[in-house]
Amino acid sequence: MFSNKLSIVDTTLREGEQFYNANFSQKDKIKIATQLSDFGVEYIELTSPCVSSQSKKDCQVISRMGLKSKILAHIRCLKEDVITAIDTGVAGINLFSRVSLSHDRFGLGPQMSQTLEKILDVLSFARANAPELEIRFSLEDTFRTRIEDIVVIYEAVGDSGLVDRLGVADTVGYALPRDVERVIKLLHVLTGMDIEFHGHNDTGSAVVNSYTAFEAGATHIDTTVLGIGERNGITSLAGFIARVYSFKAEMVKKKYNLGTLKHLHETVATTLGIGIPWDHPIVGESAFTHKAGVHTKSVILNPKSYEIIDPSDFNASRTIMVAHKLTGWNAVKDRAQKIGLSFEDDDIKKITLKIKDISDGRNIDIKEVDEILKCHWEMKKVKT
Ligand code: HCA
Ligand code: CU
Repeated sequence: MFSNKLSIVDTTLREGEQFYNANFSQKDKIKIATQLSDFGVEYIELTSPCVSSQSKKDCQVISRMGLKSKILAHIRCLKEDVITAIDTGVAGINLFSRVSLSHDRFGLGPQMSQTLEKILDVLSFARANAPELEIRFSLEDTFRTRIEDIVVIYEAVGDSGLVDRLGVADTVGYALPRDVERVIKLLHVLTGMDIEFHGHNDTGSAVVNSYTAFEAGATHIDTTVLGIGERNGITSLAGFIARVYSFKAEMVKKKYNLGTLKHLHETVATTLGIGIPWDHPIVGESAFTHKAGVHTKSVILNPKSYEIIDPSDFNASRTIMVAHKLTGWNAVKDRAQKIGLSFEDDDIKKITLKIKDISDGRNIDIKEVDEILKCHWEMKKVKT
């Protein structure tokens, strides 16, 4: 299946606002939206204009910025929400609803859910009032809903011809990749429509589930910068980019302005007052750091031996760590050459042992390694 028609729907400015310490001002939103658009995400989803008067103004202002990314409003499947969203000038609306599913099971009552009849009524209303609008319809908690129920809704919505794509949401991060594959393939075959996938990260499966969705035929994938969102968030933009890049580097390089990814992450992290997690794909501090001697030896010879992502594609550089007890003589030799010193291999091996001995008991830094190298260099000069 593997659709080459990939669009990223970045929802940092909607799902991301559900992150526990997020509350973006209009200025923040403008800055983040601009950088998302510069990076090249196809869509930017915004908090519903029905949430507050400021959210409505933000939708209006960002829709008029003339960004390359299409601006979407995320709204409930209600006519009043549709009217408010159309009024803001957004290019599309991402409607979400529930069928009589988990919420009824959890005793929250059928008033939380909608029948097919009501859903189709709202969609007809939206289409009639805004023929040019891009409309997506999604069912919340798709994966904990009985498949028989979701199929009926999606098929009817698809057949109605009222929407541009269907959305599938793993609202609680429950799905396994095999569930995602099964549901996406089924909907693809049944409806032949574009499909958007939204995956939460409660079990750390959001990126792999999103990638599986893409492979199974999903055309649109929801992400946020740093993966922020409700609870512990959704598919991270960098994680998803890394995952796709590892198989389809050329496609990712062509579609997105990869060199800007880090800056975008710094902007969002600074706005939120948090750091970028050290282990975050591509943009985390240690993403391109190699330490153990066995690794550094191979990486110096051929970076591909331990890297599936080329840091230079992301305007980043790799770090070969030398100042520690796991170091290897190839890394020490590489360091010596970098500071303009050339030793015989036997000498380098002796220096390496010295570095290992010293760093076995305490932390050392690269300056100390350089001092040791320079000291040996001077001694060598004296001897010869
Ligand atoms: C929520 C809604 C949602 C919607 C996803 C979608 C989810 O906050 O509960 O519109 O596809 O995760 O179900 O974010
Ligand atoms: Cu969500």
